[in-house]
Amino acid sequence: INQIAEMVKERGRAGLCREYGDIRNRAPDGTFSHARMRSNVTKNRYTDVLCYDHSRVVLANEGDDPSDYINANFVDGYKQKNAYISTQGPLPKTSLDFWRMIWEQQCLVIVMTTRVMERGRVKCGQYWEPTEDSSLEFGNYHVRTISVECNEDYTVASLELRNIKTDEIRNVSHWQFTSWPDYGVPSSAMAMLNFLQKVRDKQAQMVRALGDTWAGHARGPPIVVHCSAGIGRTGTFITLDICISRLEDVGTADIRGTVEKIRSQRAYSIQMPDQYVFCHLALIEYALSRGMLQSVDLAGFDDREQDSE
Ligand code: PTR
Ligand code: PTR
Ligand code: PTR
Repeated sequence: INQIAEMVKERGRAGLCREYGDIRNRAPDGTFSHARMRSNVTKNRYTDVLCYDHSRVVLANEGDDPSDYINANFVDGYKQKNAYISTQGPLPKTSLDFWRMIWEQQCLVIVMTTRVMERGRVKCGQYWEPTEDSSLEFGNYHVRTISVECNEDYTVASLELRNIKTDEIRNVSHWQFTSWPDYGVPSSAMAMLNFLQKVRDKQAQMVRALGDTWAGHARGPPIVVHCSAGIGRTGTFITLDICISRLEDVGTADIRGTVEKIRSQRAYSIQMPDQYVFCHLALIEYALSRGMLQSVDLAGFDDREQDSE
């Protein structure tokens, strides 16, 4: 982590942005055939944010809906295969598919890093009720909001997901980070890092509560992470989660490698140079707060000029 701090200091914002440019310039390494199929194109929120075939979440065929497509990819975590599902903010016509996915993958925790409306535009469908004791129904799924707890930077809702066909009920915990602008970065890394820690604790607690269900899979089902497109803020959140896990485990971090790995499973992850820079600064802030770093002097970070070009 000391090396990361040195590297960040040395390259400055401009150097990190250039590094991000290198990552971004690489062509996607995979196909998008399912995302492009005629019956599926309208299920993509953005025509330019498609999902890879090789890592996509395949829905089970259900009743009269023969389609298995949702714009969602499995992403590996730190020493954990399929730790996350990165996905777009559900559309009205894909909300049912979203809940099918949650049910089939037995997910317990949903992380939402966008607001439903931003700058007067709809960024994500209202696929759950934001008020207590109300519910929505999508096909065979009934989604009831049991309780809602609002905090300054995030809101937590306890949901009950009922499969109407089988009458089975499961708890799902919904975590919405509310102070993250699209195409931007949170104003406070600490708020984001606290949020991230609480999400992890929640997942661990819910997995424990299920006892034997996840025996042998200590960390349980994938955590579903979405924003609007499911690449910018979602990619940033996952990058930080992976880097912090590694930092805690072995004391090192590899932000670039992590972003490249995530991008190999969810194309275009991390959308803005600033988000790439934010990952570095947030990780340093985390290390400082944990006493893993003594102090870092970032004077001149923002105005260090491009040196080599
Ligand atoms: N089934 C619970 C009840 O009967 O009150 C409701 C519930 C729903 C509880 C979700 C917990 C839930 O998840 P979380 O652990 O996030 O609160
Ligand atoms: N060596 C891994 C670790 O302890 O981190 C072993 C491991 C990997 C344990 C993944 C659990 C894991 O979770 P899952 O099987 O649910 O992916
Ligand atoms: N074509 C869209 C646009 O730029 O408007 C794609 C897009 C939208 C990309 C949002 C990223 C976005 O941010 P996020 O992934 O954080 O929701």
